[in-house]
Amino acid sequence: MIETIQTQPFDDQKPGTSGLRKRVGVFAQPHYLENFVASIFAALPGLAGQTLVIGGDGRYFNDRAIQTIIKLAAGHEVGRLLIGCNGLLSTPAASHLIRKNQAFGGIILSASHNPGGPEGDFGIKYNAANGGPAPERLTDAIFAESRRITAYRRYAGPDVDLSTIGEQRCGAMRVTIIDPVDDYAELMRELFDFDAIAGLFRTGFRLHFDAMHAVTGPYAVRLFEDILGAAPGTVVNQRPLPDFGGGHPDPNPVHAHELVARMNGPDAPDLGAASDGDGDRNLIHARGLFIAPSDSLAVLAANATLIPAYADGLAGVARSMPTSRAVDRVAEELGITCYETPTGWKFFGNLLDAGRATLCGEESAGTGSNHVREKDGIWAVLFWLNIIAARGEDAVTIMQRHWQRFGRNHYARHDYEEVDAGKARELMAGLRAKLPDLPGTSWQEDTIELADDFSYRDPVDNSLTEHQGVRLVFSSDARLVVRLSGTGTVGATLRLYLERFSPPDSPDGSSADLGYLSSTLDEICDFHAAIGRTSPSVIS
Ligand code: G16
Repeated sequence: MIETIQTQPFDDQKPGTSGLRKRVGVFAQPHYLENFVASIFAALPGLAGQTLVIGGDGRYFNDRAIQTIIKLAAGHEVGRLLIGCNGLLSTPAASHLIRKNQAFGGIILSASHNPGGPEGDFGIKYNAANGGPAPERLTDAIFAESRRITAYRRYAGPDVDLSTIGEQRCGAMRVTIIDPVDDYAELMRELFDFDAIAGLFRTGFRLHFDAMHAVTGPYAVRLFEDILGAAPGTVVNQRPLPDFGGGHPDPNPVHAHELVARMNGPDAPDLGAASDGDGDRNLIHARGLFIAPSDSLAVLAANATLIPAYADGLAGVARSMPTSRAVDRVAEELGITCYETPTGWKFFGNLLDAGRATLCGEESAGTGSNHVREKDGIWAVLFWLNIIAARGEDAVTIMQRHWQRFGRNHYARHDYEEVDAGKARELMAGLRAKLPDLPGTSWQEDTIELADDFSYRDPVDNSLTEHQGVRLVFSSDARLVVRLSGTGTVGATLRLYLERFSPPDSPDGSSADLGYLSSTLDEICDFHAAIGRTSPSVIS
């Protein structure tokens, strides 16, 4: 039986950089999740009778939320749901399933790298038929629906058994529970030279992969250990847990500190790697050398033709604006376009769909390609393994040779979390107001050449996205970017991105030199005093 439930709109359901992210307590209040999901359905004309893919990162509330979504889907005449067993699907695996099954779209439950558990965060986002995050015109439409919703429909009946693979029904709707790993593992086999990677492991090559008790555990065990023959125990923290074992599933040197210590300690493995809550981010750590995500993107681009899937070359590359310009130098040498987009994977979708870009990446530990429409953590690790196998060089040598050839973009990100939202907005407004007067001014022996608030004209659909972060580019080619994060759940998160280039003949210039850029910002707008902080919450 389908019942109609009366409700009232919430005014805070505007999707951010990547869907709607809130504390679990917010999502768990009566009607909150239901309203948002019904708003998604209302914004999707033609959904009746279609297939949707559903899965999440297994965090606290994942299972309850999926049961709610199943009943809402049945109430809104969805034809069929494809759901990962136990409600698990990594974000890239969900993207692949949408594409492979020509589904109408998918709903992914994750707050990515944010902590989980009853006091932690939850999130939900809609991915479209191309497998990618909903574009802004769709998230705007969902938000508009959430402001006017008065009722939703749901199936009144028993829960679906998420733990049994096979077919079930929920009213008139088909529900198919599938293995979350099978299709994804097959896709990886098509992209990479598995024989070469297996050969690498046969020589005794040691990988250390930290699944951070998040969704990639089952994917990593199947691919690295079962299929490619890495030693048992290669994957640690492999069991997905609702609270990620109390950890913070963010693969950066701060939160993956155990991995970093291992890679810098005695008898370190050959390659260290980690992924995040929903499996789309990656951390790559060579023996004794952390590889910054922006550098990793540049290395993948420079070596792409060693990989079977990219052997014919890259159509183009794309990076988010705050990502370092290391990949730009590779693109220039390859004679291909490097697109600069706002932060958010959704901005890569059009470039990938139109065949303008093959590889994409972001400073926030995300790299991916046209194989899906999301960033992909395990894919990035396989890419590195394939390069190491093909080049016969270790990761440290590969990185150093890259810097010797292209020069080095020293880079750091400073995050100021849980800043008073009003102060953060005021700071950004004040800084924007100063922009017209900054070009030509000198600070700490460097001169500002360009000062703007980044805006992006999508070359495929011509849409314009404005106010994406303040950029200051100096005559030394150093760059300072300031922007407000779109994924925080409490107060505001301000991010500073500091970058400085050392040419190929002096690639080892000290990254400590980046500090002067932060002091420059204090001189320009009293940054630290304005937000009431003396130092960042996290430096990565
Ligand atoms: C999401 C987006 C990424 C973005 C990141 C950080 O990643 O998909 O494109 O770079 O958030 O965004 P912000 O700087 O606005 O916080 P994820 O892994 O959290 O889904």
